[in-house]
Amino acid sequence: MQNLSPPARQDYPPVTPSQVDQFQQQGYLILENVLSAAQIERIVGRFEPLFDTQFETGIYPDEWYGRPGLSQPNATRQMTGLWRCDRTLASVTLSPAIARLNASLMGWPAARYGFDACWLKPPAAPPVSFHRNSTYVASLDPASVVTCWIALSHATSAAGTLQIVPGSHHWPSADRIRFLHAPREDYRAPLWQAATAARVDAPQIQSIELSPGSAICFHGQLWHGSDRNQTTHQTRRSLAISTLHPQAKFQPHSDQGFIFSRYRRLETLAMDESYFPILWSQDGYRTPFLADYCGDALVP
Ligand SMILES: O=C(O)CCC(=O)C(=O)O
Repeated sequence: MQNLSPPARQDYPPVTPSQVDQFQQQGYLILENVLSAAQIERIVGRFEPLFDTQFETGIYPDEWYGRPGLSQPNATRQMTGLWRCDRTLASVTLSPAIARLNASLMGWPAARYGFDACWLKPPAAPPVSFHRNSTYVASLDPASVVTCWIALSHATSAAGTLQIVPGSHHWPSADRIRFLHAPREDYRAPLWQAATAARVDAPQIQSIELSPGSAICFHGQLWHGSDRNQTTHQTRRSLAISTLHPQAKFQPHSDQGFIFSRYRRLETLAMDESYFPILWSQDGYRTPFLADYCGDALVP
C-alpha cells in the first residue's frame, strides 16, 4: 500500500475542554491522523479473510452483510463484532486510546466496549439509511453510545463518505432500530421524518471528508448515514468503534435487543465483561483477560 497519510499521532493527547464543548454542542468532533498508513494496511489486510469466512479465533461475527459470491457485487460489506473474530482487529477496536477518547467526549470516567464494525462500500454501493446509533442500545440503561468512525481510505463525498446533521443529537428521539442497507425509499427519509417531529425546517446534511487514518467521533443521538458510492474504482472503507457507559446494564424489559439480547444473562442485568469488557478507566482498571487476548495496536 502506498503511503496514504502522515504518521499517526502516537501520544494520543487527552481531548481539550474546547473539543469536548464542540462535541457536546455539535454532536461530533474530527481528529486527524488517528491511524498511520502501516496500521491501516494491517487492518485492511484482515478484511478479505473475514469476508471469506476465515475467522482467526473460530468465532463468527454478530452481524454480517455482503458475502462474496452470494450478494450483489456492489453490496456494502459490513461486519460487526470483529474483536471476537480476529485479534489483529481487536488490538485496534479494544485500544484504550480510542476508548478514552470516546469516554472523555461523553464525560464518562471509563469506557465499556459496545460494538465494533467495518463498513466497506465498493464502487456503486447503495446508500446507508439515516439513523441514530442510540437505537441499537435501546435495551440498555443508560442507552447511551458514542462512536469513533475512522476512515481507512479516502472518505470523499463521491465515494459515499459518512454524512451527519450537526446538532441533531439535541432533537427529541422516538425512532427505532431499522435495517440500514440499500433502502428502497430515499435513504434520508427517516431524517426528514425526525426533522419534522423536531420542528426543524431544513436540516443541513454535512458530508465528512476525511483522509485515510483520520476520524470523526459522534454522539449516539446524532443522525447520520451515507450516500451511494458514485466512483467507479474506489472502495470506501471505515472502521467504527462504539463505546458504552461503564455502568451500562440491561433494562429488565425491552423488545429492542438486537445484538445485545443474545448476551444477556438470565440471572442478572449486569453486562458480562467477557462480552462487554471495560477498555479504559480513569483509575487504571481494564478487564484483565484483555492483556492476554490482544495487544494494543495504538501503542508505539
Ligand atoms: O460507514 C457508513 O456508511 C455508515 C456507518 C454507520 O452508520 C455507523 O458507523 O454507525
